[in-house]
Amino acid sequence: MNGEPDLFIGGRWVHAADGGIREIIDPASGSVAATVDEATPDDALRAVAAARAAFDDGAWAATPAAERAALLLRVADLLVRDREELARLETVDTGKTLAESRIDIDDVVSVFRYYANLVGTQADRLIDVGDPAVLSRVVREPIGVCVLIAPWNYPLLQMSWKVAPALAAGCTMVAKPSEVTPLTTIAFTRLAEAAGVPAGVLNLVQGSGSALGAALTANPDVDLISFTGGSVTGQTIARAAAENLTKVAMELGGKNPHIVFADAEWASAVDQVLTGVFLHSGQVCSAGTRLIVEASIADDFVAELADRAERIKVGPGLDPVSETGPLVSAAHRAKVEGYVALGISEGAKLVTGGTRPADPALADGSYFLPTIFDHCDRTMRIVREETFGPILTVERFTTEAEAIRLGNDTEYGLAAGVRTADAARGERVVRALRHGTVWLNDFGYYTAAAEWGGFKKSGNGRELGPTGLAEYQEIKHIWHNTAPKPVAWFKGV
Ligand code: TXE
Repeated sequence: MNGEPDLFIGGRWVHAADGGIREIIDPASGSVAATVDEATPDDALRAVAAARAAFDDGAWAATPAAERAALLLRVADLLVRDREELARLETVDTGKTLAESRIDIDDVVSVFRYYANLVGTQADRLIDVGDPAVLSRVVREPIGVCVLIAPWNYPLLQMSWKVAPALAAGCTMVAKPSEVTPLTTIAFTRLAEAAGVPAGVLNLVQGSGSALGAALTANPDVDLISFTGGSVTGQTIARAAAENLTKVAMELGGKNPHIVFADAEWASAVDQVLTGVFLHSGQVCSAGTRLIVEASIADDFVAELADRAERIKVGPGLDPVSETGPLVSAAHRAKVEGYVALGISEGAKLVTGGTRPADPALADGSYFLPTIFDHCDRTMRIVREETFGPILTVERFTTEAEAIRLGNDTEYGLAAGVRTADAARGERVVRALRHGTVWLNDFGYYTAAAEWGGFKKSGNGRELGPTGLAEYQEIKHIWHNTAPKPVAWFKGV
């Protein structure tokens, strides 16, 4: 960063092979926040080779689980020590408020601690095959070399969901953060090195996904690709991985319904619909971007939402007064603005927002106002597609069956919210919704101990929880006959 080498390959910090660098833009001001090395495809190949050599050497995989857990705990302690600096870097890189960045870093710590504890509790499964001479057991082994590709909205958080279980499992890896937001992953890798991660176990390259993609994802030396990002990129990676039948785990975003019945507790419903969609300016894979509200309360509910949305303080993430920051880049804001124009042309009613803030102090950053479209329906692309910005669409329903049908009428299936005072109805609707996480009378919460991931086009596999560790493990059945004798099937006559 800023002249220091940023690529970590085989336990050494190096510059890009061709000396290339990239400017990292602070979206709050549009100015250059840092310069970092931009890896070449050859650098990426070297990183995979280093991970392969470290895995094949066998030492890390053979390290006792308790020692791997101890390393994860040392990483967690260093993250706690550097919390403020990491949070500041995350805010400069992504634009999110410092308060959000601090929560992100705390969550990263909890993920490392969770997997440190979990890996120590895993036991082999013994099977009684009916012959006391036979020891049959099922064991878990690290899957091998992992390529970990993370997006820009939760840079270190999303990377930690991959690195922590991969390290716990005994894998070796190449981490590739988004080229838009690499700063915290570089800082994190320095902490992991200080915590004692062996050379070659954790490698880091950064650069554009399209340039490094083939070297990382069509590489026969890679055993698993874990990717979080957009659907189109997910398809590209799945195609590249298919060449070598490489295992792929993906989290591809969502178009998440937040269903509000008329009997829902009013204040928390308004508050959490607002937070659910406008937190981090809507750049959240599980953002509740589709409000599906019972028709009898819809007008009043939307009016109160709009009033609250207009009072959200948009500003630089480092300013403690700001409640939400800019979008991650000017290019991303242009995409969001395109969706606003599309919504208007599709006939949705723009209730509030839809523009950049008028404040001249914000003119150089990529800010955008919280936006609400009422009277939307499923024929509209703003209701079907992930806009990944501060845009709420409103649909109305009159029956429970209709609410469920609308909630499931999406090609995604990452997350959903349901709000009702009727517990039995709440349980019915929760079970009927085809989404990977469903909140009942709450929204947005997750824990390292519970699985996270999507149904349908929101991806495959799960992160977090025990399944998030299992993704990085192969299962082996060992049949050990302690008293072998001929089976005499073929009699030799
Ligand atoms: O993400 P990309 P983009 C959605 C959101 C957003 C859209 C596009 O709707 O508007 O995706 O965002 C790397 N081989 N999400 O274009 O391209 C890339 O370098 C290997 C949802 O910024 O998916 C980065 O590290 N890697 C999401 C990572 O993929 C490649 C979060 C994600 O970038 C690659 C972000 C290739 N060929 C965006 N091409 C979520 N699920 O939370 C790119 N990459």
